[in-house]
Amino acid sequence: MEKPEILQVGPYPEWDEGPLNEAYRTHRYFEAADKAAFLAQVGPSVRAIATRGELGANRAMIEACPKLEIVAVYGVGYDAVDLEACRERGIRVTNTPDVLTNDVADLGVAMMLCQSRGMIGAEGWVRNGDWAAKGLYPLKRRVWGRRAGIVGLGRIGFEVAKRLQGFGMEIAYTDVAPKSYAADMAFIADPVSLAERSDFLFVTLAASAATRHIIDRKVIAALGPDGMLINISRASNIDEEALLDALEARTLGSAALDVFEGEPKLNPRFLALDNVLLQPHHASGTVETRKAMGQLVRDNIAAQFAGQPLPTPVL
Ligand code: 8YV
Repeated sequence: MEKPEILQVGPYPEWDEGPLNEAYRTHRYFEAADKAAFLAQVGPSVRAIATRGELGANRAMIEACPKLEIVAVYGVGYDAVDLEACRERGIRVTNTPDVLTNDVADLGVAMMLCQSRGMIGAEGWVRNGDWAAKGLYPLKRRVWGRRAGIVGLGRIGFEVAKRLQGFGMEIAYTDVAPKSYAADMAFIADPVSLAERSDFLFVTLAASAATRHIIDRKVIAALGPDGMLINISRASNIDEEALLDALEARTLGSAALDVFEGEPKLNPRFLALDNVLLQPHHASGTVETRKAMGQLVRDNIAAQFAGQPLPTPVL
C-alpha cells in the first residue's frame, strides 16, 4: 500500500524524522528553494500538514492541498494556522497542549530570575576578569516577596503562578473572566491596572487576532521604570515598537523575551539594549518535552488516517 503523503513545514529532531518518514512519504517544504512551485508540485497528493507552532499553515498552503485532511501542529499555539481556511473545508487541526506546560513555565520563571539578578552580566563579570579588576558586581533587584502579574491564567499561566507562590510573591492576574481554580490570586480585569500593581508582568495567553497588542503602550507605561515584562507566549501579544521605545527611554525597566516579531530575525534595536534578555523561542525546548510533542503530532495524524478520535483536536 502506498504511504500517505505529508507536507512537512519545518524540521524535527531525528527521533521524530525517523518514524515520520517510516510511516509516510514526507515532502520537506522548508528545504524547497521555490516554495510556490514546490506546493504546486506536491500539494495535490498531500493529506496531512505537519507543522510547528511558529510556522503554522497559511491559506495558500492549505488551498494548494485539495486532499488535505489534517494540520498537526507541533506546539500548543496554533495562531499561525489559518483556522478559517480549515473550517471552510472541514480540515481537522491538532496541537500539543499539556506536555509542554511545565517547561514553558520553568523558562519564564528562569528568565525572570536571570534578568532580575543580572546573571548574564554577572557571568561576563567573572569571565572577562572584571571581578578581579573592579571588585564586586553591581547590585541587582530582589525577586522573592515582590508583586507578579499574569496576563492569561490558562495552563501555562497557572503553572507560572504556582512557581511564583514558592517565591512568596503576591500574585494577580487578568483573563477574560476570573478562574475558579485561582481563588488565592487577585483577578484584575484591566491589564493597565494589573501592570500598575506589578513588578513582574508575565504574558502567557494564547495569541489570536483579539489579543494582538494587548500589551500596548499604556500597559508598558503602567509597568514603569522598575518593572519587568516577560513574554513566553507570542510576539503579537505585545506592541513591539512601544516596547522598544520604552526600553530605550528606560520608562520600562527591563524585559525578558522568548518570542519576536519576524523571528528568527529580530528588530536590531533589541541588540543594542542592555536591559533586555533575549531567548531563541525555546521555552518548550527540552528533550523530554519535544519527544512528547513529536509523539502527539504522529498520534494525531495516525488517528486521522485510521478514522479514530483525535487525541488533541483544536478543530
Ligand atoms: C514551538 C510553541 O512550537 O508551543 C508553542 O506554541 O511556540 C513552541 O513550542 C516550538 O518552538 C516548536 O516549533
